[in-house]
Amino acid sequence: MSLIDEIRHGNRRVLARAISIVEEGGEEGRQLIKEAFPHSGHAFVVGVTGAPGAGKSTLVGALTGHCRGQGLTVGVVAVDPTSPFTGGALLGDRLRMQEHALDAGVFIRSLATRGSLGGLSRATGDVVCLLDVAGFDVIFVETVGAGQAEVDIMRYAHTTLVLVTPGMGDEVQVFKAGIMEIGDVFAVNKADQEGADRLARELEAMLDLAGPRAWRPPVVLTVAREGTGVAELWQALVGHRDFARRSGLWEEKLRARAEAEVRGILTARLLDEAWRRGGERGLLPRLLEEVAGRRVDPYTAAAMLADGLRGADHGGPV
Ligand SMILES: Nc1nc2c(ncn2[C@@H]2O[C@H](COP(=O)(O)OP(=O)(O)O)[C@@H](O)[C@H]2O)c(=O)[nH]1
Ligand SMILES: [Mg+2]
Repeated sequence: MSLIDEIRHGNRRVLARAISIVEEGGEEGRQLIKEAFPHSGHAFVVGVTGAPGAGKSTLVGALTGHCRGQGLTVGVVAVDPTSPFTGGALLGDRLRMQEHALDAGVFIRSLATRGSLGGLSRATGDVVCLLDVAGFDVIFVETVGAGQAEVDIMRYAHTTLVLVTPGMGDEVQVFKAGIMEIGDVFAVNKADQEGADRLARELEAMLDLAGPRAWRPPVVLTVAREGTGVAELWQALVGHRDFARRSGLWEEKLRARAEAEVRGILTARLLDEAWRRGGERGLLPRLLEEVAGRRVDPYTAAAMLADGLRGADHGGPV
């Protein structure tokens, strides 16, 4: 049996190994995804983002418990583009691990920084694909922060949940980072703390201000640590999914994701190829020397390297 067949038959150890392989980002990983891809596309992928410490891990743990109660299996990918582990994330992950460690219907995996952010976003897509093929009904993708890297990673989600909390200046942070635009559902977490109602009202007002549109993101108050509001939140997430499927938004999202994926892979491939060919011919070091000495401008240098892609190695353009 191939690795992908083993994964499809529920072999969790092989799944873990395959994830490590795609994380490496090499040829073996690419082959795995080629084989896996036709079997993917069944899971409901939920992206969870928000500032560090907002309670994402706790909330994902609570949502996982809720889903399990409904007989749904759950995969969790925790993506950390900044540092392998922050104190908060580690604590949250530990608690979550303990709670669900013995449950075969739950699979949790952390992805740490490997190379570029683009590479991390790519690896996230590949890991989501593998979990999908492994048959998990729901896949939560949790990011650590709320910046551009998170916006890229959320492209792999069908539905994006944005967490805000009272009293952290989150309003400013969230509204600035462009995270507002990607939120399909908002959770005001730590609703046991002061200012939650006011924050929820502000958020509602901002969402109304954005004008009428097909989907108006709902705002749900939650206390992740106690499980309060978690059932309502799950209903809101499923509500968005169902709306997307009815309205054609789902297909739109899938196409946007396809474009981002292919574009990302192509960009990396063309760049690698131009760099490799430039290096082979000794052109690259000479050009860099010239640009450093300000005798050639960087645009001309890049154009010359791009011209190199038309070389005869592959009998035509890459
Ligand atoms: N008071 C309160 N604390 C919470 C709530 N949810 C999470 N926390 C706490 O907030 C801290 C950060 O939570 P964590 O889930 O690790 O946040 P993350 O960094 O967004 O993943 C932990 O100490 C949690 O116990 C909540 O609803 N109310
Ligand atoms: Mg966390």
